[in-house]
Amino acid sequence: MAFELPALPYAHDALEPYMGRETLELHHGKHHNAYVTTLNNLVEGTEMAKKSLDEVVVEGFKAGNQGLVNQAGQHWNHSLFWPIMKKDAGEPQGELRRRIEHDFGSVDKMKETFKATAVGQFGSGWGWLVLDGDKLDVMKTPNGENPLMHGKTPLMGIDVWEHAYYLDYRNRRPDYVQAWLDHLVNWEEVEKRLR
Ligand code: MN3
Repeated sequence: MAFELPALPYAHDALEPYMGRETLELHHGKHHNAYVTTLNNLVEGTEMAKKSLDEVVVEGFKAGNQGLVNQAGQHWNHSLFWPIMKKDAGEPQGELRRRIEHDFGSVDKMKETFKATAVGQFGSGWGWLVLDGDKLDVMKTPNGENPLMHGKTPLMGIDVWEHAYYLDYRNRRPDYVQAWLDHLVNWEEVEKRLR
């Protein structure tokens, strides 16, 4: 079965003013959709067409297949990105909070490290909160790469390609990352991924 664009789990204006309607319409409807279409064209008639997206991501990376790294990676990354956003969903709670406080010292300290990492990604890419063994950590990846390719489990990730923020924040990536951490993370959904 071909890969499919997942539906956005909220209305296009649900994240305003932190992420505007036009950004979501273009980002989900055009950018993510194009990754899915190109991925399907790439795997058509190959062994990869029968595999799960996780398998295509990891095996494409291991094989040094840059086309699969880009397209399968971006399909995977955006499929994580939409559901882990929700406007003003508070702060991390429960087990997620305990783990953050244990591994970073505090939620603020984690946000600070995450922000510096995401802002520090040179050019297009992603900033991540990951599970590395049994420890939480922060990392960045270029373009369509993701932590699965590096043996880590992504819990949340922010898209820092310019198409993710330019309409709302122009060139101010630090403002976008800060607003995302303070207003757009669906911490309950992130905690689900931890379990
Ligand atoms: Mn994107």
